[in-house]
Amino acid sequence: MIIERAEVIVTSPNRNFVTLRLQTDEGHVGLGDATLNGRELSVVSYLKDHVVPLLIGKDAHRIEDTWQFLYRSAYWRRGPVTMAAIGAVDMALWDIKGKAAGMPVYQLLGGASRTGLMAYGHASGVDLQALFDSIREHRELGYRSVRVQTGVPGLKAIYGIAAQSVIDGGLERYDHEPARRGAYPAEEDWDTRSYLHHLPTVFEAVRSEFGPDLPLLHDGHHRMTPIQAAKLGKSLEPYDLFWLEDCTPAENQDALRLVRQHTTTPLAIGEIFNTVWDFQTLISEQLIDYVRAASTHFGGISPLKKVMDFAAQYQIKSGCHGPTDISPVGFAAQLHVGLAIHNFGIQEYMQHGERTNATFQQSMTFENGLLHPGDNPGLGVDLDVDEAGKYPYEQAYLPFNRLADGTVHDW
Ligand code: GCO
Ligand code: MG
Repeated sequence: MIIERAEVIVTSPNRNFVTLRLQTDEGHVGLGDATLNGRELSVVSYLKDHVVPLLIGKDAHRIEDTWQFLYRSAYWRRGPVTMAAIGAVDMALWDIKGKAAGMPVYQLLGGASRTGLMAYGHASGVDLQALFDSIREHRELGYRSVRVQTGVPGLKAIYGIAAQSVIDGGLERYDHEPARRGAYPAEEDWDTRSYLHHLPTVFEAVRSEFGPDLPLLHDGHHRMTPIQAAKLGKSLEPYDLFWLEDCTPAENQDALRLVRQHTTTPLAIGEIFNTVWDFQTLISEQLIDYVRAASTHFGGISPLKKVMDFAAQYQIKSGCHGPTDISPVGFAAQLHVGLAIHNFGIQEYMQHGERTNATFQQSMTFENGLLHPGDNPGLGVDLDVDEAGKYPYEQAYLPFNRLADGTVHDW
């Protein structure tokens, strides 16, 4: 089965998505997500200029060989642009293999290890009242676990918090679709001391309102030093978090040793990692509890399955990155992996907007708090090319942070 055509499709139904579409001589079509939020067009160029010419005429069945060829032949390894491009090829080839076999991808990965994947949603609010409303709203949507983010007194705008404005009759949900867009990154503010004082009071209030059973998560968004992260983990222990995410910028994997020595709050890391090497120390020394890799930025389904199998040897579980900037194709890819592996932990699930769902038709379901990729052959996602063509690329930047004295900080 030979790859005959390869196209890179950019569409912005509610936010920008980059999709690789491969077609074989037997008529099978495979889709891969290559979306890199805020830097989308660099992956488009990587694919169009350097990868697509290498794919035509290749045997579509040789997934592992194609991955190794793209990774090693470039000489320049890793990085989000490279790995998103390779990831899209890998996903598209798994999609094609599934269609050729007449099976959903999870069957090719070993079959289902569970009936569905527990999902967490993003509950947030500038204050406790708004946060409680958001938690209730998520529970009504069927979520059985929620991420909790709130405003901090004295800070005007913090990433990860829904604004107070009302849109379409409901609270505007941060970074849900339509995504906030701008020709320059929006400036937000930050103060770690205020945050460290405030956050435990928020979790205390949430626990007393919603009880001990609801799994609660929190994202520190790389903002703390190791000792600050250790302090936060310790101060949150009474509230029994499911996880504390990205407590430090984990490029320095060794820093997590210090955090780990001080707290039993479970740790999740890795949404911005691109290869298993970024996790090597974290996994082999059991410095984290959940691997946050996403199919899209981690080189596709093949390496995602491998890193989860590596983590499984250390009782570390999956917690794949699932915000709306992972397209329905990338999202489906990680649902298939999550259903198949033994060490599934939880799946982040921010819901896409209507226009995105009309552009990408999905067999995925979300029932009783559990996600399932569906049983259509392949990944279970179809791209309506005419619909996609209606929404051209729009420049969009993620925000950034400054401290009170003007210093740029992690956001
Ligand atoms: C998460 C994230 C996202 C990222 C976003 C960047 O945990 O879901 O931190 O909100 O910031 O995906 O593109
Ligand atoms: Mg995160």
